Amino acid sequence: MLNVVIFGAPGSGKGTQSDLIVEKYGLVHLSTGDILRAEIAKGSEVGKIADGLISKGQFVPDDVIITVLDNAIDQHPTAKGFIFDGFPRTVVQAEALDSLLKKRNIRVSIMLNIDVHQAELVKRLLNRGKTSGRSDDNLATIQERINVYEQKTLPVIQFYDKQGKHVRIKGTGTMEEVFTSICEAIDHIK
Ligand code: B4P
Repeated sequence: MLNVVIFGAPGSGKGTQSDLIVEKYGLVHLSTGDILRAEIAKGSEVGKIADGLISKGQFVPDDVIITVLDNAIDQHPTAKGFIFDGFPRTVVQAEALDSLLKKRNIRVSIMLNIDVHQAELVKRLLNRGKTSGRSDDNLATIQERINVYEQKTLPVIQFYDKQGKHVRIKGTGTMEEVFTSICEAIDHIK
């Protein structure tokens, strides 16, 4: 079973590349950002917690998002594999993902770290903000998201490095160029 963690700063292209990976490898795409936005649209309890936090560029608490992900995995009992997009974002979430998969006798196969420099991240997200309608695609919130990423999410790289699963992907260049590097990394471990 192929289980991919797609990792990177806000705007690095996790969602964009996940769509291409799903098409080629037939994995189930679990994007915690998409799940939370759907919960906000439904007005659920989780959505109410997430709403104010996302618009400020803050994370949803670990215990909330871990339960959300556990339930999301359960909805796909016949999956050939998963792509985890936007999760884990903290070391606590990375440890939880290992446990959630272990109890199902599966494991993370590879962690793809899409590396994009800050000026490009801000440019992409401001550009997306012109049409996305997302409450977090404005300059102040983008800067806060990048700060939170640097403080809370960067240590996740070391977590997977220690397990020998971390692969750095150059995230600048065209979407097709980035995807070619991703396919090389996945095909190498298959
Ligand atoms: P996410 O929805 O995961 O948002 P993201 O990091 O902004 O997006 P991504 O990297 O996928 O960018 P995309 O491909 O769209 O999270 C939103 C919020 O939800 C978080 O800030 C947090 O509050 C909350 N949340 C989610 N998961 C959580 C968790 N686990 N714990 C706690 N809180 C959580 O690309 C961006 C833009 O770049 C697009 O417009 C795209 O077209 C463009 N682009 C992509 N690749 C390009 C390329 N190669 N060249 C040029 N442009 C490119």
